[in-house]
Amino acid sequence: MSDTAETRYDAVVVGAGLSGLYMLHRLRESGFSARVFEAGTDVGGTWYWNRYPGARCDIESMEYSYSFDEALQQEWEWTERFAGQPEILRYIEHVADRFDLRRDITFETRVLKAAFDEAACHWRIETDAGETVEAKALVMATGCLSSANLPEFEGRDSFLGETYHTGRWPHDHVDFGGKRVGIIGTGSSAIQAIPIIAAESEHLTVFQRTPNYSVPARNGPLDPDYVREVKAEYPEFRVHNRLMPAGFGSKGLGRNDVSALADGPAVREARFAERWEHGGFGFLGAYNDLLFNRDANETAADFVRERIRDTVKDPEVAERLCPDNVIGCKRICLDTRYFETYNRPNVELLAAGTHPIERITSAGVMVNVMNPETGEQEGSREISLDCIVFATGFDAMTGAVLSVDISGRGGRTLPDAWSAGPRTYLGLGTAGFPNLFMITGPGSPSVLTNMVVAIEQHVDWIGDCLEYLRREKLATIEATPEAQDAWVEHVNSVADKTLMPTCNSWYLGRNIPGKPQVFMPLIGFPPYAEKCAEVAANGYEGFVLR
Ligand code: NA7
Repeated sequence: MSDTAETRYDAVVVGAGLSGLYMLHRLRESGFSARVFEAGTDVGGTWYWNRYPGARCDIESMEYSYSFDEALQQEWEWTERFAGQPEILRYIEHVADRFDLRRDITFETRVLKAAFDEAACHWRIETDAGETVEAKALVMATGCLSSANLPEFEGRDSFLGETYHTGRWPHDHVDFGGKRVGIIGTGSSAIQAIPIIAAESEHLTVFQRTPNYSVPARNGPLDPDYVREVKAEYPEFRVHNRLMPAGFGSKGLGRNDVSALADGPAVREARFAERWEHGGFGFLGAYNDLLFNRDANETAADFVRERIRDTVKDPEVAERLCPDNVIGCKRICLDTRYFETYNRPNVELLAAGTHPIERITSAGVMVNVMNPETGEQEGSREISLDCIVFATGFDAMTGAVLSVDISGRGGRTLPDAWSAGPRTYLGLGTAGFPNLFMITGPGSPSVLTNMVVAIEQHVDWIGDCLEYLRREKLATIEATPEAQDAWVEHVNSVADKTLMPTCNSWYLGRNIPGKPQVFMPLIGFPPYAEKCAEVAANGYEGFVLR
């Protein structure tokens, strides 16, 4: 085994998105040697891969950005309330340049394997470029929504036209002009892409399995007065956001701390309407029990269904677009003229209830035609297409971590340790895998939070922890099975108090056939961050330090 400075690091970081980049910066600031491996040709992570038309962040740009450097947050000028993918990618590239991060990042390289060497107390990491390196700590900065889900439709690979996945979009402009396009899926990505593809293409067919709730984003140019106001006290603004349940929105409409059932229909309608007009995620803050009480939830769901019926001219199409599940149980979508798009003459909606996908053919998509009354199949119809866009989401939260062949103590593999679903302590570490850290891992608030807030909190915790190990001359840190069991129990019990586990969401892994069904993110950022700080202050309780 080689022992040169080039192949041995204090830490190896997998991924150069928002989490990997800040991790690298933090490691360097603490005087650690670090190397980052990134599969893409450049930095950006989510914002590198998701270049589909309309890709946009659903957290406001003044909040979806790093807070760790005051000069950075002062100098960067966002242009829109919700930044689009190109602008966010430019921001991330700017950060990489500003802190000279690229020199420690190896691009176009995947980490294939990582094995913990118990005798040497380090990780041995192998890449697809044939390189092997060693590191005391292995940090998975692989993202929660990065392992694209391309479902195994029968005949999928026989299609002779162009195919795209929203999460693996080409770098060159895709020209839909004059083309017949089909899009499969109606999640956040599709809801952003559909209005734009509809306007560009000759014809768009939307294949919908489950209708989704969507609230208008009301995106637009950022108000310079608002920017000045935030920048005048940016650090305080960040502190206030970290104290919000999901790490954002301290200057928004706030949560109205009463039950939806306490108000009469007219008052309730006015409250929902105010938030609908304001745009953004604040809609679900209209009342304090929307995610806890089914009847309360139904009032918000009804309001959105009524807006869909007001917007979509064909009443049958409107009904097909109306979800009947709990609102907010899947991640709510933000849109710009999504429902309006179904009034265009060149857009057709095929819902799984009447037109489920049977298979993909060389020329397009074959759907079964079902009788809406009897549910019996009446025939089949082939939709001829030039392009198919798969907006079918991700193997969320665990897909990317498990795509690396990780083995810990005693050679036990991570897929084996997680065979019944991910098991972590604080979403940061997992028993049997010393010095393995996950940024926004399962069991942490991650995707239920403003991701940049969740990332910074994790990176700082990991950075502090590595400094502590160095100071105390400790070789390893590892979650105890007891602390981990209690934590998994805690994450589930918090979720079970809400309506969130009640539908087929990717939070539960239900979008991936065969994936163990466990509610993966922890609800509630501020108490979580407090708990992490407390664990560290108490000498990393729940972890074994050796
Ligand atoms: P999502 O939200 O997981 O949406 C994926 C969509 O694809 C959703 O409508 C799915 O229907 C549909 N889908 C997935 N598999 C199939 C199959 N096999 N057949 C038909 N339809 C299918 O992914 P997005 O990329 O839109 O968004 C992910 C997150 O990124 C989002 O929450 C934001 O945080 C940003 P289903 O609802 O499962 O019936």
